[in-house]
Amino acid sequence: MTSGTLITVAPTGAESAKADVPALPVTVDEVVATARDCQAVGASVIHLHVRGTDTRPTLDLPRVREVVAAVREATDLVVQLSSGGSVTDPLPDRLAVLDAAPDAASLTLGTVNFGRDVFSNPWDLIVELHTQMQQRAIVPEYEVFDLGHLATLTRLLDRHGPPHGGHVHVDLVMGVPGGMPGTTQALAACLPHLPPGATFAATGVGRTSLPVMLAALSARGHLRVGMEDTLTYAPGEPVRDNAQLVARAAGLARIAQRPPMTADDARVMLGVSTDRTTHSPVEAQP
Ligand code: KMH
Ligand code: ZN
Repeated sequence: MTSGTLITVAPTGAESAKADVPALPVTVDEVVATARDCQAVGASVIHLHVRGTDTRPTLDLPRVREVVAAVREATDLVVQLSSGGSVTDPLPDRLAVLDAAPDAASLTLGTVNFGRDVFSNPWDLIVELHTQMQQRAIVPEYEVFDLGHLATLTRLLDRHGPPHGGHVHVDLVMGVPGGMPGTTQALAACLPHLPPGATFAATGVGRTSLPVMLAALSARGHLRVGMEDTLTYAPGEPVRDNAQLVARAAGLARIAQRPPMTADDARVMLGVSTDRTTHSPVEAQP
């Protein structure tokens, strides 16, 4: 097992408008250029929310497939699609992104307030995502917004078995208004509740980005950064682009003497299949 740091870039998200954040990558070309730039400075996984030609979030399958194919063509990154979508997306549409046959997909382990909205993740959706990913050879990244979500993860694995690839990887998403705070104490509180053998990454939203990154590195965790989560590089200084955030994470990982993993190392750690032909949507149907 490599001792490096897995860095995921979450370049776009579903909650910021292009009009408000002009540097947000939304077109296929912008996403591809971002993916290339971020791989060059240390990212090994890309967490993708897709935007339509109108720049708004979409789960339209042809568009999702187009973006997945374009990123695969241009980079070696592990392509992780969001199954979380936006707070307004219907649950069946979120499940249907698996038809785009990504390497990996996010899977949030419980409902959480999301600012003034509700990010809905009922148990039946969790089970459906988990079992469909097992059947389709898609590796889940279990997203945890609160400590109780880790109890749900244990229950899920006990009742429905391990994920495809056999390895459990968790992303602690911290600092969302409504979820756990982005603090060293909250991160440390989660660690004893990780399943045996699991790896974890952490993401600090907004101004919690840096403290969470430093806490995660100190606990031998991995990192997720990007404009989905952070739009300000320093007080009063907007993020220039996603590569700026990945480069900072990579620099801190090197200081921690756990340099960024390659995409190949990330595939091995996560249990992602290296044979992409096994991911064809036709073969993947249960
Ligand atoms: N857009 C958030 C409501 C995920 O990608 O799986 C949910 C989210 C989680 O971003
Ligand atoms: Zn997301």
